[in-house]
Amino acid sequence: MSALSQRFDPGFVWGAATSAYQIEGAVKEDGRGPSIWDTFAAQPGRTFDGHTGEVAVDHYHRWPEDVALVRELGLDAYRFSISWSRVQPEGSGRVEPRGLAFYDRLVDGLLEAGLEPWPTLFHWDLPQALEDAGGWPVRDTAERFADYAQIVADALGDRVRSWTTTNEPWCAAFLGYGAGIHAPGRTEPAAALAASHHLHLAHGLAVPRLREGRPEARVGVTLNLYAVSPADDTGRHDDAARRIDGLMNRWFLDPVLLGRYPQDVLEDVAGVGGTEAIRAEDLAVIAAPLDFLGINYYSRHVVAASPWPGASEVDFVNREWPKTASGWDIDPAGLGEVLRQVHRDYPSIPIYITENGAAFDDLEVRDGTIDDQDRIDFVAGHLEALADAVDDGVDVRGYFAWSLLDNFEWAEGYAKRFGIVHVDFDTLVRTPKASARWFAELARASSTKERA
Ligand code: IFM
Repeated sequence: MSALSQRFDPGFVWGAATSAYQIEGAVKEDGRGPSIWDTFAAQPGRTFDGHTGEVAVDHYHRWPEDVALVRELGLDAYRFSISWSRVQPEGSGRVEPRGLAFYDRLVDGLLEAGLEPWPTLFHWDLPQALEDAGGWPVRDTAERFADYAQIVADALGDRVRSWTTTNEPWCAAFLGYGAGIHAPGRTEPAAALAASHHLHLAHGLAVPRLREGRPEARVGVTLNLYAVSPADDTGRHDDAARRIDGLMNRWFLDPVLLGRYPQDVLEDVAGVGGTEAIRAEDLAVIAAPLDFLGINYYSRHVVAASPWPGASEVDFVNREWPKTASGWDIDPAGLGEVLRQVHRDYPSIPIYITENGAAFDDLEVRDGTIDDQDRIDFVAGHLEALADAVDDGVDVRGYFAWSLLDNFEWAEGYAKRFGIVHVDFDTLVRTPKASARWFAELARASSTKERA
């Protein structure tokens, strides 16, 4: 522990992250409108055992307790997302003051606790009314997002400094509109590609709205990036790796940071449709200069050229490798690779790890805590890889544990626990796990900052 803590600058930001639909509950309170996740989770067979975010972990009512928890852990920052349907129940037009007031209180509470608020404007819970009008495959949704960003910035921008526009647009577009395993559950590849472009555009349109009149604002976007490797070094699978790196990483990094789509990926997807949504003039908007890139890192994909003619061109290889409860390979070296790749290809952008963590089948609370040594090992391994990358010159400025609390893990419902704080889903009692104590001690030891 102490050796690890010595590897981070005192100014390194230590935080924990959550998102609105995963923790808030109170889906019908204070005028909140329905989001696509309310609709999706209510459909039979969409989520594990029919779980929904209706109550989640009741953060909407218990937020003071949750803020106190982050404060007790002595972290610097708290990353959360704002529910668009609380702020604009119909996704456009009318603003619901009670929804905005909730985030207003939360921001004040965080600042009073000496914590920096890091809001994300979109973490997948699109207002249902906008989906009814076509959703992310429709250009107008991006315009509506910019208006919503303006509303939130006007309400909170006097106190919030660090903004994230969208979280993991790959998931929102490709899992939501392509694979259909996330809301809104559509399986239309062309719509998924159009959605990805409009998510980029939404981000780009929102950036000036967040900055306008707020010179101190720092604006970024959060992407989920993967290490991608070919199944062996024969060269036979290199093109499969190029394709997957292209679609999962570069399709999202290049427009935002370089102002262009990767040509090889445009060629790969040429027959799919959806790219007609891209207008040449959009790219300058999408590439609005940013203050930071948020990276969410969880795992590596090992890929192979498919042996089946006519089938999908890429196979995802299941390695014999230690895995989390989500079945994802535990691969901290991959984080180092992702960081070096970003540093090499987009050199000037400061990076924050806005999510990293793991689900494990945590034991029950015993003697007031939970011994989640597997999670401690996971986080420690990833932080070592991060520190190695920093030693090599990569500009990483902070790390947010995913997640502060056990919560609604989307299609997996409450079956996967990512929290450093355990939540009893019946009583909603919060209990910091051993990993929370360990993480707090690491943050404390590596930082000389004064605490509020
Ligand atoms: O729970 C999610 C989060 O909402 C987005 N990033 C990945 C996490 C774990 O799956």
